[in-house]
Amino acid sequence: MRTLSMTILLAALLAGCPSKRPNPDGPLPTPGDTEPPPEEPLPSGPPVPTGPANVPEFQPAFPGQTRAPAIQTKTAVQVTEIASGFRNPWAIAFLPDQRMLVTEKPTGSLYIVTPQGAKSPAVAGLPPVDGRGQGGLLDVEVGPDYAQRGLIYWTYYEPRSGGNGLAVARAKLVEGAQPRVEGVQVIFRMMPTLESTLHAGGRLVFTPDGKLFVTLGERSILAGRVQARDVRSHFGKVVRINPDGSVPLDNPYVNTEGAKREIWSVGHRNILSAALDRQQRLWIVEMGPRGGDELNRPEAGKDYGWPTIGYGEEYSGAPIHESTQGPGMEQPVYYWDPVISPSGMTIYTGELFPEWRDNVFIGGLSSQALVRLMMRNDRVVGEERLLTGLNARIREVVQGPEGALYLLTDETNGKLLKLTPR
Ligand SMILES: [Ca+2]
Repeated sequence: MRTLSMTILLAALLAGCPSKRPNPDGPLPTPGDTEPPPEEPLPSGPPVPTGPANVPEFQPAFPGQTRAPAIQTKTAVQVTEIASGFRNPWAIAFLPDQRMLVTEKPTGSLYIVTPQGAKSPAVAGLPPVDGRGQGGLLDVEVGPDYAQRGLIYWTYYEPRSGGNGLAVARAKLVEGAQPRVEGVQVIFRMMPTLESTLHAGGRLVFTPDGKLFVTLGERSILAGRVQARDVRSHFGKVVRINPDGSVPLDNPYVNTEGAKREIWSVGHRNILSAALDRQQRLWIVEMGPRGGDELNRPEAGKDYGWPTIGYGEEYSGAPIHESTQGPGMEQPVYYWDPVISPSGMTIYTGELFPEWRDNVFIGGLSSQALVRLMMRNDRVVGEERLLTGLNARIREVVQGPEGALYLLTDETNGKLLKLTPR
């Protein structure tokens, strides 16, 4: 339902207000130029059937920025339930021997799970979490030098004096009948502290050069949202740190007076999906407002616009943005209206599904689907919704060492699922 203020705003736009009108001739993201020319014709036809757009007055900045043609996987897919009984699980990470670490969001529990589905007792020694709302124990990753040091890394909502905030910790995993972590170090704290149970962000991505990306949310409440483009705050940022928490000296804001030196990119809303592609570049999907989920490829020092520009609106129907474009702000590679509610992401590099090579997979919460994107020259050229028959919110998707996809469903009896060719 449109509000009166939106009607007035639109009237002003239509009457001519060039500085705020979406500019179809404005600068666009530069497509990648390193890939060979297309060999197969691009998909064509209607998009994935979804509901009508929530904000139809906002138009894409370039063809294919939303509602790419629907595609259909030709490979028959087998879904195997490996384990269940996880209370709202959030993340999976593979140990070198193919066992998995699995986190439970509200309880703050971490489990070790065998490929056959046997679950360890909860790992002891993790610091307490603030498990309310979207908080809790979130992502987990196995350190790049795990074989030598046994370190694992995780994100969680940290209870603090005066509020809470996302933190990243690492510790040595000690196996046994009662597994535990030893020597817990908090290596990063999102600042400032604020009381909010929403928009925690929290994905961790190690890069081959030994750095660690952490994706952050803007806390949702207005006091946080307004800091998303402010380099003096961690809210609404991708940050990049060394595994000990120190700041890489080639970060973009290390010499900016007053800036948080961990910042990599700014202007994000709530980043619950992050993955590297075959070229080791970071991609993210942001949980947007109503009609505004975004796929972005965050580059150092760039501004992705939230809350100034975007394609969505408040869940009340009230407008957020005067425009979808603005000077100095990047366009999303792709957006969804209506939203998918993204969480979890992997870009497929395995051998089990040759058809899925370099496809982007995103867990869908409200969309209750595994979203598959076909890419060409860093643009989305096809979209599919897989596993809609499960009627389950998909929280996490990762590629296993053998090339299968592993998923978590977001339920009080959450499941660990495995996808293989049938
Ligand atoms: Ca944006």
